[in-house]
Amino acid sequence: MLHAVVVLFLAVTVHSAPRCDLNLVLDCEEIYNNVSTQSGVYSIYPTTAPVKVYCDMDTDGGKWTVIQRRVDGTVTFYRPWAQYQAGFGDASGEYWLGLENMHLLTNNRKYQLRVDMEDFVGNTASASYSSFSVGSEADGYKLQVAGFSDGGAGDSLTYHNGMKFTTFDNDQDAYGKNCASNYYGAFWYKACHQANINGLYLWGQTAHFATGVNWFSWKGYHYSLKAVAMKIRRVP
Ligand SMILES: [Ca+2]
Repeated sequence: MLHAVVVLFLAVTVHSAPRCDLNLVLDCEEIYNNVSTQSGVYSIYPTTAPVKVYCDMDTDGGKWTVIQRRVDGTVTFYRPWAQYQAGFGDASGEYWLGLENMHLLTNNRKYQLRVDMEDFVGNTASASYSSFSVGSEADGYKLQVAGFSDGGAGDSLTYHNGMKFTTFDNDQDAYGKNCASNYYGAFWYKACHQANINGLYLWGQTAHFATGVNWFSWKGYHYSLKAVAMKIRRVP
């Protein structure tokens, strides 16, 4: 009975509330405008179900919804398709928002992308893209990215534009073998990558080729970054 009441309440809420209702904020921009201007973990609602995300309210004016983040290697990113689709990790630390959520967010609104990164001696760099979206499941969660501008990291993502997403158990890349299996990650691989930011957390300089948390145009294929984050914000 209680359950039925709760469901009814939710149904009424959903149908009567505008999208900007405090309980149904879509992204960190709506959090910023309606809830808080402090960076931290918040719930957003790509659908009517809450999803926890980290909101970066500090970098370049804030309002960034973080969709991927590595900071310390505590979460393994070598995971199967189902987990990349649904999302995994901890919004207060390392996580992947999930391909379906990325699609839902970027499907109807125009978003820009910023990739922030850091090495193990305190250097930081970024790469920005004026346009970013993720296609539907039926479209293989295809990456659309364009409009690069350099924050010191160089452009390692335009190479991946137009590619579907590949995991070790779902090969949609343009390579004879499976790029995710070869380079221990999951990404919009082509043949195979210039960015492997879901790769193995290998703590800086490494003898291993292209398997680490790589952003080739900044540190090459033998350096695994300390931190990296993909963050999106609506285009004004
Ligand atoms: Ca392949």
